[in-house]
Amino acid sequence: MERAMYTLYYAPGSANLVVHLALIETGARYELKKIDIENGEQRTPAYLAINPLGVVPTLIVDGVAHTEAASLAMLLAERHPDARLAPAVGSAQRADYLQWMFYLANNLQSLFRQWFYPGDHLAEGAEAVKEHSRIGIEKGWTFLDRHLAEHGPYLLGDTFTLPDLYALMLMRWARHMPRPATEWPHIAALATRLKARPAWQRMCEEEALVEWA
Ligand SMILES: N[C@@H](CCC(=O)N[C@@H](CS)C(=O)NCC(=O)O)C(=O)O
Repeated sequence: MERAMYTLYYAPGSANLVVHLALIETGARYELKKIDIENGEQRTPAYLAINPLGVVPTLIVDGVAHTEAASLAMLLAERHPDARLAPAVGSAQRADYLQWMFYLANNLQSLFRQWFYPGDHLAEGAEAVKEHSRIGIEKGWTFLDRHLAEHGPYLLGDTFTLPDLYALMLMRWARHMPRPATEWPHIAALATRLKARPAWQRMCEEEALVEWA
């Protein structure tokens, strides 16, 4: 059997989701290795050796382990330009692409980390952190929704690109929040559009996601 080009360490529905979708969209060969984060497998010495922060995802590229979901997805877009997940370097849309990737990774994804792990750095402050992140995430959806209303239907306009997949992962993470992302109409329309792509169905099957699938 031909060796897989990539190995993705994942936990169902976690930050690996955007990397998994990008792998499928590029048509690359890959294999999946599940990490049981509920039972702390991300903190075993074997896993810490490839991901010192003890989180998913990790992507093995040509035998070398790499981390950080946003950078992994961007790396895949770069290594598989035919998939057109990112506008070419020097093209008019490149700045918007970079801006959205960094906004989603720096701002929204960090707030989600706080929402899901509010006591990460200071257990006594957890409740305030949780409320802070909820407010920040809702402001983020309002910002995205307004942008989509004015410049959509995709984040970069008429063309589907990687930031859309990134946003889709974050939308799914908000499904049990007091105000799910799909309460914002243009975001809901984007989710419907993206979930109709075959990559979404395949990702849900491979990660065994049944909720918000
Ligand atoms: N900045 C990292 C964050 C990854 C992250 O927070 N992953 C979560 C799941 S979504 C995780 O592994 N949680 C288990 C833990 O922190 O113990 C990335 O984007 O790859």
